[in-house]
Amino acid sequence: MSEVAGYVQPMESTLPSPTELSERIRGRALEMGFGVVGIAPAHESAQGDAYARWVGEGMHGEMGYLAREDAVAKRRDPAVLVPGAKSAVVVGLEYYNVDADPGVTADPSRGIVARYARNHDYHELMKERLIALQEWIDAELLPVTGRAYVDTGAVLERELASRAGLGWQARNTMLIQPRGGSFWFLGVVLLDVELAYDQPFQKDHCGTCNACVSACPTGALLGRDETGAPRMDARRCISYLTIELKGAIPRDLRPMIGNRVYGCDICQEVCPWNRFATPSADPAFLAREGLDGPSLIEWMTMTQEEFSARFKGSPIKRAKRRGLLRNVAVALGNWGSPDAIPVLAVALNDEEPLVRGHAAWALGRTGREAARQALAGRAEVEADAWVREEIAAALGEG
Ligand code: B12
Ligand code: SF4
Ligand code: SF4
Repeated sequence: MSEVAGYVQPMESTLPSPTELSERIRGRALEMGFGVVGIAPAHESAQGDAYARWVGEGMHGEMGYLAREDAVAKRRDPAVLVPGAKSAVVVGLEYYNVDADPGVTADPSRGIVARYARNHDYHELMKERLIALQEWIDAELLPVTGRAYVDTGAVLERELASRAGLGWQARNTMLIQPRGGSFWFLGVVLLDVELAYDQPFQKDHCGTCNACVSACPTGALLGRDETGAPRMDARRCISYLTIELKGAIPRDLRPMIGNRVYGCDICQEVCPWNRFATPSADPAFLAREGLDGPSLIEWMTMTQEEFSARFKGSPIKRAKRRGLLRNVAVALGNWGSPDAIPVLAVALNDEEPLVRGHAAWALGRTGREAARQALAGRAEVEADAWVREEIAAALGEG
């Protein structure tokens, strides 16, 4: 400050301008390996009512954390989640990987794992990078408080991403980038400072296409509502049924799951915008050995120790052994081959009722005498009421 004859001249601010801040944050995020970065004001959601309607209709199924009153309020307004939040830095990280053997989809003896789950858990990897980004902003640019979110926070990530100009919310509900498709993870850092903002993405590039809705095997995609919001009944989505649902998969939906044993990519694979998807250069997202088209018979015999070793650091551990083997049993039932009977007969004696019940269903689908004998034998000793019901149904008595 300079003082001349009693006049105190205010010192020029040394803080970078919002435009400079945004550019430096964008540059740093790109350097850290994120593929795209957009910056949006963290004001109230324009889509809070659509979200509240969705949970009000029960479309979230058993994902109770989505419907809690406080969680809905936080999604409506990021400032409820992070007091003082003014800006959202939204990043995308591409994870697309090509099938080593494209024949797997048509081979019912092998399972399909969703592309995002073929290697490292993206949650940890992205969260670490986003926290490092926030720390860098705080150390290098200006003091900030805020918080990083990847998937699990009470944040409407896709709305923020489209507000930050990254793409549009498509009919399959995914955030699609016009130059990169939809095989991108999203992450958000909410910050308590004003930044310069990108233009929101306005256009809906789905046009008259309906390929995803037609291809969804379970009818989970319901198209757009009268406001233009894409709607999905998560209770029918294979991703929900094979990952989030902890109990039995409804019997009427099992045949529609085919050989998808963990998650589902069908509505993305049929999307013309994924023609532009390029395989991720990040080794963290290359398929681990054995995760690209695993043998269902081999997976059905997996012990707890094998499960823990094989899925260390993988998103698949979320399903736990019993959830994964439930899914594998369903896929074996959909295969319906007599070759599956021996492993299913062993699974009928598994310590987990969830595995026994789905193995019973799968045995019933093979329609063979050996399967009937295994089922009848287990019926004599089975104590769990639900598994007994499944055995009876598989024997045609339920
Ligand atoms: C719950 C959840 C699921 C559920 C429900 C999915 C769904 N479509 O709602 C299940 C388990 C089924 C699921 C599956 C998958 N998921 Co998920 N999931 C989430 C999670 C945690 C919340 C999504 C949510 O709130 N859904 C409720 C609906 C109502 O909200 P929404 O999808 O954001 O929809 C908005 C529109 O309806 C919109 N809207 C309202 N009015 C209007 C009006 C107009 C004109 C428009 C355009 C839009 C609009 O507003 C809503 C709220 O903002 C997000 C992470 C997050 N925190 O956001 C990841 C997330 C959406 N999932 C992701 C992924 C990768 C998947 C799978 C591909 C995994 C897999 N391979 O199995 C599948 C894809 C299935 C699909 N087609 O969606 C990514 C998607 C990335 C992307 N590019 O879009 C996310 C963002 C996680 C991440 N951080 O990367 N998921
Ligand atoms: S992920 Fe699969 S089941 Fe879910 S909406 Fe898309 S196509 Fe349908
Ligand atoms: S398949 Fe067609 S309708 Fe579905 S998301 Fe892609 S462009 Fe949109």
